[in-house]
Amino acid sequence: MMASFFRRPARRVAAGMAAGVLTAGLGLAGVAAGTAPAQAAALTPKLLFVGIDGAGEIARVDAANAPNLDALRAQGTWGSTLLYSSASDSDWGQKGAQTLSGPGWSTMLTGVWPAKHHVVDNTFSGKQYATYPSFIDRIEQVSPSLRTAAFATWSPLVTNVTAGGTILHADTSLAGGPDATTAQAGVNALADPATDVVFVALDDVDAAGHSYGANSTQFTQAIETADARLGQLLTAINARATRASEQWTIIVTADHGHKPTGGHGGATIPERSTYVIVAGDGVPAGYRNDIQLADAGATALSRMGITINPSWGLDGVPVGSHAADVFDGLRPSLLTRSGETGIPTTVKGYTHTPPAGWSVDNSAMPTGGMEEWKGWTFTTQDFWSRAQASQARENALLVRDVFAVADSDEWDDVSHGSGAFDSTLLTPQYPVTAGQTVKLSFFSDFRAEGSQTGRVSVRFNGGTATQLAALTTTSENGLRTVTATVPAGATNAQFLLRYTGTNNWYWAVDDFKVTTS
Ligand SMILES: [Ca+2]
Ligand SMILES: [Ca+2]
Ligand SMILES: [Ca+2]
Ligand SMILES: [Ca+2]
Ligand SMILES: [Zn+2]
Repeated sequence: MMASFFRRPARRVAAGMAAGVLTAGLGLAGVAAGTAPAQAAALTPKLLFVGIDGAGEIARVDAANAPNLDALRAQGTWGSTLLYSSASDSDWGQKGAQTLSGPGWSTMLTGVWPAKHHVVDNTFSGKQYATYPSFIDRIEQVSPSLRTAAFATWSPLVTNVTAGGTILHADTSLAGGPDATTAQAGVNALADPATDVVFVALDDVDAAGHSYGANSTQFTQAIETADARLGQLLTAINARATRASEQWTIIVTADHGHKPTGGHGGATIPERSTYVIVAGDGVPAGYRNDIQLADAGATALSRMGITINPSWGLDGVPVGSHAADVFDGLRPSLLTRSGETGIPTTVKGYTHTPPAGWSVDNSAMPTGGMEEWKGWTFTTQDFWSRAQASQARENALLVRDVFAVADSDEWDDVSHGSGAFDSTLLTPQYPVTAGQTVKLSFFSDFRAEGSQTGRVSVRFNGGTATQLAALTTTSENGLRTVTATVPAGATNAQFLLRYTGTNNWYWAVDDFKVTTS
């Protein structure tokens, strides 16, 4: 792909995408979105969405000669991320979803996790596509006059051959491949000026993974071939006579990765690995730590000018739109492992030092236990879920980037003094006025088994805490809110999250928001 692919100034930026600084290196003219002349014609949003089955481990892309994927990453917004895994926890979290194609494609296309779309394997049984349709089906529902096309070598994405697995109902579709045919169908659709959205699903990388493993030269070559096909699609976009009046978005992602020896479905990091790349006119360049697979579908809708209705219940957000929360700011201070032995020594991912204004009270903690998990810890999905696979930590997917976790299970793996894990996370003191209602909302993944409790309390001006909620079962995952009335004389409110438990399991929380009304 030519470096000048996104050659025009971006005159409009779709909802959800931050206006970026356009650099000369992209061949763009450097006109920021906000400075566009008022008379500039509105650009027509267009979308190319490419999924490369099984190619989710970005290190495999790095190892290949993949100039198009490299250029899109250099020019766009992207991030590596990890998937769910329920290999040994089919009864909890994400409905038992495995790192298979059915749940992977369903997540990226619908913008919700398996807990909502219910596709956990390649049978598609229990699918909830009527409630959580793919972005193409939503586009067709909201703007049926838009011309959509979907081409998939893996047939279940566009046909009924596998237990009614159809997720894509585009105006034009083709199933069955081979990849050369699938890609050529994409090129042909892009040659039609009337086409608005093209989805292409390639499958040869996954086939190479199953036959030879991700460590093989065949796997690397398959990535290079997929990259060349991506290049054909990008060339077709640039060749459009109407290109100058269009705002193009290119999204590239994958449904899962492959083990070094081949195969997927389990909980290892290579199998759980994927990435989302979003490049295009007006999309800033940069790596983000907060990107998740469900964001792909939400980004597709947003970039096509579709306003995301909160009633749709999307878990994903348009890439670039997630505001960093206070824990995300701890990333530069994250440490490598201390007591854990299964986490690679190069992976940074925990700290006990809270953000400014926050504190942790460990005065009730017994001595000893696993160093990383002594009391509330600030960690990442990458670090935390490596501590021990297949205990459903992989399924805590409502948290992003850095979050707080109280993990009495991992703590208990090293001998400690008598008594239970007992640690309290204290928020800052937020200014309030008597008579107001103060509300705390946060994402919460609470996994219970046996005797453990998560308590949310509030106290005013440092006084006695009042309990607002107590979590004891895993059924309470999701966005939690608690409210309290500010008493007479109070000028600040502080929330306390106290977790008590022993071996089994944990409480992960993130994205705290405090408001008054
Ligand atoms: Ca249509
Ligand atoms: Ca966070
Ligand atoms: Ca344990
Ligand atoms: Ca353990
Ligand atoms: Zn496969």
